[in-house]
Amino acid sequence: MGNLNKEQIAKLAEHLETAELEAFEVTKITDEFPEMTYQDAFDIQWEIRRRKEARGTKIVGMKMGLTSWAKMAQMGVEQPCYGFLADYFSVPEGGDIKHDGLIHPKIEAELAFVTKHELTGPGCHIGDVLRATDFVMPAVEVIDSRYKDFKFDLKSVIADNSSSSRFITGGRMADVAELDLKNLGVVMEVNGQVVQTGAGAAVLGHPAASVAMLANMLGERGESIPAGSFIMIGAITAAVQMNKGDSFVVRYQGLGSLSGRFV
Ligand code: 0L1
Ligand code: MG
Repeated sequence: MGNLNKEQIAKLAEHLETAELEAFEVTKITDEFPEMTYQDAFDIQWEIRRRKEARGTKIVGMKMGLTSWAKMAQMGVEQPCYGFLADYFSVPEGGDIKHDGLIHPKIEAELAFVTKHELTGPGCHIGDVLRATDFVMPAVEVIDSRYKDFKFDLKSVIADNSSSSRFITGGRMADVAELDLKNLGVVMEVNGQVVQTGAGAAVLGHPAASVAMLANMLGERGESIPAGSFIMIGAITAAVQMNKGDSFVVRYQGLGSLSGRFV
């Protein structure tokens, strides 16, 4: 059930998208609209997506967010969320990320699944995801909540496309059968110092569980994950704030590394 009308949804989508495109902070939208529901929040996110597509932007993937206990505790929320990835979010491996075009970026070590069969919910489970996966590859997400000081609640975050902003993917593609996804280790280094370490199981107990949850959440809106989708599973480690001039490398057990620099 939604409590906001079409005009309110459209206005809030414009407000949050403008903050994203022009890189300015806003206060969380539930302050002004405390009656907002989860359906309203997703309606705003989908309206931002529609606005971008109407301007010719391509949607190149989906992301799950807040999928680890570390992230949920860090941000004070109790369940995961999803967002979409637009074509201009993609940064080449080893590339420069313009800090001035963002508000207060943080990086997260993630993995991406690329599917070869459609996944539909409800009832999608890890086994379905593993069977439908073409390959898995390293991914780093740059999140940049439009909310001042990353202070928000889950509904406000969902409306803000789950803080999506940039992502890098690359390294080695691998078949799920050759990986121990639960124990797959990642090491994040910033300016040559190890700042975070983690293993795949940090994400909902198994990385594939995150993709299954996405299929089930999309199922609630009559949507699915089509074959050929690129899906980021959420952070394996806590997010790390990046300043202008910072460089990072994330090393993935058996899958190579991803690097980048904020300029
Ligand atoms: O990708 C994520 O896990 C982040 C989702 C939104 C919450 C945040 O901005 O930290
Ligand atoms: Mg993320």
